[in-house]
Amino acid sequence: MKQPVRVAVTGAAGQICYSLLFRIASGEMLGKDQPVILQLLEITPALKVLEAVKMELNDCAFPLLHDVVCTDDAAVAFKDADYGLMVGAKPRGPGMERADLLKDNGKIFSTLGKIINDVANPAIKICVVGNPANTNAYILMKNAPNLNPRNITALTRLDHNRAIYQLAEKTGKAMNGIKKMTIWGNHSTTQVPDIAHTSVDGEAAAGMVDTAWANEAFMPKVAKRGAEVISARGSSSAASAANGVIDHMNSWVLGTEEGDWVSMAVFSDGSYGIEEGLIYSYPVTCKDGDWTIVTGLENSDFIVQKMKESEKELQEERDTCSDLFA
Ligand code: NAX
Repeated sequence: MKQPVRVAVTGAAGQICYSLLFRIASGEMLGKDQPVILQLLEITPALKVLEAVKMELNDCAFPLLHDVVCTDDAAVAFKDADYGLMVGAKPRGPGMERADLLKDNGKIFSTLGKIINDVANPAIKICVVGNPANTNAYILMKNAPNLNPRNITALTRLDHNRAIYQLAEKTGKAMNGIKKMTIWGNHSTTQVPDIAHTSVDGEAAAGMVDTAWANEAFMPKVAKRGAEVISARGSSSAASAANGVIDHMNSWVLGTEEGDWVSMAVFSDGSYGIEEGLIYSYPVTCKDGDWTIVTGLENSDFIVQKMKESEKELQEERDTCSDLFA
């Protein structure tokens, strides 16, 4: 049996984590042969609820779950952590401007970045979920100079999975035949869901659906799916977001399938003309615990323009929070 790894999770008493933690403990994220220690962080008022989550985790008697630590001290939660799942964030309150949300949540991520920098395993792999996810990841990265920026990522896998479902529904084909879906850009409504390189049962998706559907129906449907779930459910996507985190980490750590890729918001190396250093969603393949951006894809003028719009939004978000990093 392998040695247990330490998985730190923030916002652990919240909605997403109520689905996420049980799946990590059952081995769905890191493999059925990988024992885990969960190190769970919450704000002080949520510790009682967090204790209840711990009781339920223990009551599942998961063979891979070696320990559960509950704390309101980030230095305890991230001590020697091998993985960091950054779910905790403040929701947007009534009358709150997007810039205020950016600043409030940015502060959480600058503080956590400094602590992680000091106490975590320096090779910690991080997935930021709390919104605005890409910019929070950027702020964390800027406050954690000891970490390799390639190890700080943000979640766009839920958007990727939403896109697969929309294409499956449109073509009447099974989801497992859909390969090479792409989400470019920010995890926001400027994201660019792109089927130009996607295949369905080995056939080019672009030949199966018309461009007007792809650009005018599919793209906004995927980009606004989060809002659609909120209006139906009264709260934001939780189980599907947790599933996205499981998929994101599983692909990163255990690799992507031959002949396929996934979408991850990662440290831009300037590929596709995107500013270097932004946390931007790209198609990536993963092997041996590392990701590689898929290069050489030909993009239409329409997609390039949309990619640039999403890049501009990320630059603006970063500039709004520039006081949170040197
Ligand atoms: P909840 O409000 O249910 O849970 C968030 C939890 O974080 C709360 O329990 C809160 O006490 C805790 N928290 C707040 N500040 C904290 C801090 N400084 N340290 C530790 N914990 C802290 O929200 P939930 O539905 O779980 O969503 C969490 C975040 O995910 C939100 O920011 C949400 O916008 C974001 N999402 C991101 C998605 C993505 O694809 N990237 C999709 C789903 C979701 O919208």
